[in-house]
Amino acid sequence: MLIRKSGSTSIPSSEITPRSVYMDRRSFMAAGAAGVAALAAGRFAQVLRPESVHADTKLTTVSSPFSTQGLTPTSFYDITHYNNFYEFGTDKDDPARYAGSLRTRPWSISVEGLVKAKKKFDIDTLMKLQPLEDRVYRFRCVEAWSMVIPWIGYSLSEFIKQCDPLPSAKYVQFLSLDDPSQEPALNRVQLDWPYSEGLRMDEAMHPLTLLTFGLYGQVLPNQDGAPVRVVVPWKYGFKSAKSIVKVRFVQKQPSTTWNEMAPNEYGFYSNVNPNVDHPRWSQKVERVIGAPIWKQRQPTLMFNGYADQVASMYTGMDLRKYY
Ligand SMILES: Nc1nc2c(c(=O)[nH]1)N[C@H]1C(S)=C(S)[C@@H](COP(=O)(O)O)O[C@H]1N2
Ligand SMILES: [Mo]
Repeated sequence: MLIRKSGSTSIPSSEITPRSVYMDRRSFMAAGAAGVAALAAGRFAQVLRPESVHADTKLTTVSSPFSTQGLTPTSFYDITHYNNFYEFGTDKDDPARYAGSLRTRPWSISVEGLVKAKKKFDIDTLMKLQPLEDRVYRFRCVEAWSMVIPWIGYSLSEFIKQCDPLPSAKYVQFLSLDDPSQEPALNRVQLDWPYSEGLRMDEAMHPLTLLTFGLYGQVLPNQDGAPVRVVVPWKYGFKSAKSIVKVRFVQKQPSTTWNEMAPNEYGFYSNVNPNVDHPRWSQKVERVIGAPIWKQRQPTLMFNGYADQVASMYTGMDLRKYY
């Protein structure tokens, strides 16, 4: 029998050095044997503890004209067990293991900066501001893996209108919760907390930019950024800040966590672009999480497949310079 070698079906791990390698592993090593033992004990305790997925959290939704047609969603299991949420650790399964300590009620988003008046929105009020839509989007991480996620939310623009930003507001910044009592890795992972992201105003107002409260028919599992996050489907995943507590309208491009950490690797725009490689790996191809083996590698699409809707926002811009 002829066995065909399928050497090209997965991206070798040597090709991509996860950010966790330089963020976190080093400090585990420095902690020495005691640290490793404590970590192992923590892991064991977590196995015995239930995960942060609740049963009574169904959401009523309407279908959306902005949903991407013809895609098969990634499994709920993969969406909730292969995460980046460094407040809970840098391994992909850390958020599923540890995000149970995140308290999502009471919760509010405070709005400040260039607005008519400062405001505070309670999460339950926020969720009723607009009908919640089902929106299936492609999701592409800068680490060259991708998923298809059936999100629930409404256009961020609807929220921004309620914030009454001044005409001088050119950018909007999103800040995530930073509470070490709920997010154990804050003290361990060397990033400039709180997690901060930002968009230019026209990007934030684009109807595809989603203020997100749920996925797969229910509220966001903690590990996916409960109780509220942003999703920007044509940008790399790190632009989509989780567990947002503050929104700030500003005149100048705000500083953002990954851009501060490594500006040559993570630009402010971070539009998905197969023609502009990350300095340490190609962005031409992506690994599709949970796909059957013959579909695990697929070409990455310009603007993650949303070029028809968003490319006009960047006409005349050099996308190699503004990566
Ligand atoms: N607060 C916060 N938001 C975050 C991150 C994070 O570490 N902290 N990681 C980002 C990255 S790199 C990605 S790929 C997505 C992952 O979202 P998911 O786990 O729901 O797929 O969240 C983004 N938002
Ligand atoms: Mo990411």
